[in-house]
Amino acid sequence: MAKKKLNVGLIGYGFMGRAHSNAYLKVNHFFDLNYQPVMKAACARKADKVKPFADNWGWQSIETDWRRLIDRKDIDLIDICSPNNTHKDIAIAAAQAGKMVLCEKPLAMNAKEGLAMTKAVEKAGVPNMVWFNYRRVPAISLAKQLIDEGRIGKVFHYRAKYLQDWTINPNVPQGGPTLWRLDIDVAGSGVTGDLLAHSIDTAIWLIGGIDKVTAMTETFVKKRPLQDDPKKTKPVGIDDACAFLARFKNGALATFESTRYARGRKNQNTFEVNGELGSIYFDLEDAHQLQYYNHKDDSHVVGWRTILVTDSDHPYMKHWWVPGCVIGYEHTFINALADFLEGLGTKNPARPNFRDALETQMVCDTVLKSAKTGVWEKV
Ligand code: SOE
Repeated sequence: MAKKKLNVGLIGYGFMGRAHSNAYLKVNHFFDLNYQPVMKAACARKADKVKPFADNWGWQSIETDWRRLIDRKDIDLIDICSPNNTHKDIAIAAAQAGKMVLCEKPLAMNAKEGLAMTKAVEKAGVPNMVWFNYRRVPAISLAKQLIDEGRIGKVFHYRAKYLQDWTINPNVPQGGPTLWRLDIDVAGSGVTGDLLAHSIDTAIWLIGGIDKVTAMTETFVKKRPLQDDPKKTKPVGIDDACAFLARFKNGALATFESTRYARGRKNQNTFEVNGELGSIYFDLEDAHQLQYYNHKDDSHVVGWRTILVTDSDHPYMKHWWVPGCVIGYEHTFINALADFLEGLGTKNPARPNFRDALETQMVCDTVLKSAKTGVWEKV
């Protein structure tokens, strides 16, 4: 059957612009899908930046104004990879123009913006998804499968960490094209929106909704130079580190911790789930493995086992290589795009959609609120 063409307009040319471009290029080579994305246009404010990016990845044309991109009749889908403070206006305009909308995480600067975006895509009835790519790590999808199969039973505890170390040096600037994540006016928050949003999305997906939280945050470096104007400094408004306790709606207890000041930790994203019948542990630095403890095993062999998640029976892996050959970070975006395309026009569109991501955004907002008030806050 001929594949339906889906014309894509991508906004942003940074880290995520590259990850998404790679996904559009590869997805149909590995997944048998009814849709074929066409890389129609890449968009960013500066032509001298977006042109070489577009040429490198095979985008057919460029735009320097996202409004013009949205106005184009030959674009079906807008993919937002630009900084967080641009998500809301672009997503709402794209939805109002009847385009499908994909958006990088976090959904928005805050839940108020996220709600407006969610209402816009729902009112327009356009397909939408947020790129919480770690759901598409096969080992994390396998964790979801084991939990849904009831293998660990009633869940008591969830323990998540997301640790990096790249902002310890106080001379690292903020703002500009590559360091906007450190600028509160562009990012909306620090590790809470950037890293914990991933952990929260995974937790809600695996365990269910979060009821209340109590949090602490710290900003270790109080001011930083500006990337665009290094002689100037600006106070740092983001949270460099955040830790919070949470109670899930189902009664499970959780701890979440994130920092960019954990020397030696580059992108360590881990979680452990403890249930009545077993436990599960995942570490992104060993992304092809899932640790599983089954209390029902015979007593003389019971113990933690390491599942090498590369078999064709494991989530996504039949699309990739032979057992034992691992896949990487970039494949999580390809898997996510495949899920989105597979879900189009069906009763099971891919998740997380904007409403799911809004729930995560609401937890993030509540965490930041609790860090200020110093008390438990209900989500
Ligand atoms: C931050 O350093 C960052 O690039 C996040 O923005 C991504 O979402 C995360 O997956 C890797 O780290």
